[in-house]
Amino acid sequence: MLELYQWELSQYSEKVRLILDYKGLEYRKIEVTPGIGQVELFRLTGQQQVPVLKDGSKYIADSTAIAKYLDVEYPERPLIPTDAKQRGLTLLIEEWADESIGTKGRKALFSAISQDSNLRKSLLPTSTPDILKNLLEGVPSDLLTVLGLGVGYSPDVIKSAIADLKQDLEALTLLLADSPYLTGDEPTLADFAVAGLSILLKFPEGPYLDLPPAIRGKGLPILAENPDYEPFFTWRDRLYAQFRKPLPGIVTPGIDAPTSITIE
Ligand SMILES: N[C@@H](CCC(=O)N[C@@H](CS)C(=O)NCC(=O)O)C(=O)O
Repeated sequence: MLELYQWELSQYSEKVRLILDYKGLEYRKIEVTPGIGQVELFRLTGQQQVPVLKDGSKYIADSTAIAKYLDVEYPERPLIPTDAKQRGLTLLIEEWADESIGTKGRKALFSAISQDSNLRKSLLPTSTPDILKNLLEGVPSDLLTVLGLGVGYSPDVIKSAIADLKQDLEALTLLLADSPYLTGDEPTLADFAVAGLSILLKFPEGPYLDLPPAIRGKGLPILAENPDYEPFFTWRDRLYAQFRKPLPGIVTPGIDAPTSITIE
């Protein structure tokens, strides 16, 4: 069976999970422990980021490389159209989504969690021991701001990320105004990239991620609750309902959800 080395909260992992579900491929999730687990990942793949897909004895790192690998090895339900214009648009949107929504979404979420200790605690996977949750909840906002500054997330950086994300959501809403998917009548890699990378702006409504049910459908109020972007999130809900498999334990007739284990 395919194995996905991942983080439940990772947007790039979510992009791959959407693609695997769309293609109807069974897979096992392997939750990589930040730090120690990444050392093991480095040993296996020569790099330390998630997602990594394991197919037999092959390891494929990077969500874009994984998407392209899957399209070659499992060509049913193709992700990249053959028509030149649609192919070009798909590749362009995918690359843009990785760079814009992916990286800026993280910065914007950082601003939200540094201001809200409950959100900080509730973002941890449900399997996180209470002792760790309580520890994280107790980290003062000031310290997080300092940590944020340490990795380049100054208030100005966050402000400009949010302004860019607003423009991104406006553009996506316009693109979806008269077509069901971003590049036309069929879903492509562009749709799965945008949908997966946008989870930190607003968590999916349904039971798709191993996160406390209370935060489903919640996100950065300035984006998630803005009526101008509602058509975008409605489109994403529809894409999830059509293609994303719910978590195990959630009974949906005819759908098998992936199994999951953790590596340390
Ligand atoms: N270009 C990579 C980006 C992956 C990425 O940024 N992964 C993050 C999690 S969302 C990560 O592993 N961060 C840990 C690190 O950089 O050490 C892809 O498309 O897969």
